[in-house]
Amino acid sequence: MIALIFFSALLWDEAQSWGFKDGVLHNSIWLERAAGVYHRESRSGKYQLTYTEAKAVCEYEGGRLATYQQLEAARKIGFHVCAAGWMAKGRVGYPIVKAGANCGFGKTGIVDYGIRLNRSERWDAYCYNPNGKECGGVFTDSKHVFKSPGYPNEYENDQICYWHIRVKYGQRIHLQFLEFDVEDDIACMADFLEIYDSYDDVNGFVGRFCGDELPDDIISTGNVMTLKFLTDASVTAGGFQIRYTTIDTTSKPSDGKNTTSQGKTNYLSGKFGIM
Ligand SMILES: *[C@@H]1O[C@H](CO)[C@@H](O)[C@H](O)[C@H]1NC(C)=O
Ligand SMILES: *[C@@H]1O[C@H](CO)[C@@H](O)[C@H](O)[C@H]1NC(C)=O
Ligand SMILES: [Ca+2]
Repeated sequence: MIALIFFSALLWDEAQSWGFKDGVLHNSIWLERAAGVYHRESRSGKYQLTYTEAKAVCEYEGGRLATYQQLEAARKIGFHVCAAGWMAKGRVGYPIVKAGANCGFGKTGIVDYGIRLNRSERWDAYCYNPNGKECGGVFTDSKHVFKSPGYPNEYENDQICYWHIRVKYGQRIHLQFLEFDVEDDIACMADFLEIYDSYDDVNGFVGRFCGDELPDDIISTGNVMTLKFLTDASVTAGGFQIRYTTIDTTSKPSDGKNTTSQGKTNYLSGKFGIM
């Protein structure tokens, strides 16, 4: 474990900005869960919510707009989002853990736009829901089938789940959707499953899925993957079962064929993950 972390830190110089707790590297996932704070955008996309609407979005999900202090508490344990959102009392800002040129002006902390006089401005929302039903897990086995909470029954409202898969360095993760039924809406804003080709839900976004069509297989570029499942306060559906298996990168999965030629599997291109 120590060797692994040391190795990771060598290769990934930003690792420390995510913080170690009890000897384990933590990132936004676990911490977002722990803090009960989450980011929401409008069903029609980024920066579309007035203050009143932002409040309504959080309340609709059984929560409320996060206070500055709640957002900062979440940030301190790794919650990082590059999008400005309404907080309680008409404040706007966003939490930055990892300094970057493209986000947060190279600083860390809450980027604070202050209390807005004009409540008709449109931003995203930061909600706080201490009663959000958390679920998910960390998987390190070489294969596993995981299911939406309650499966084969319908999943519940107000669910916030993160599954984090980490297999051996040098292996890839092959995701196969066995069953899939998630409340359908055009932009998948009500309930959705998001997949990230990375250790967190900040980098490596692959796609957002809803509806009842089985998504194609997905193969990671590295040895880590994250799945995020959020549900809103009404309408549930059958849920999903997803199997992952590992692929040794020394043996090519399909004679070098890719999505276009094979039509079934999305091979993500990019460099290998670190953890
Ligand atoms: C308030 O913000 C909205 C949206 O940006 C804008 O259309 C409106 O003109 C602003 N009102 C004032 C008084 O500045
Ligand atoms: C995938 O295959 C198609 C057709 O065989 C080819 O044109 C394309 O460049 C390939 N893409 C990658 C990423 O290899
Ligand atoms: Ca729903």
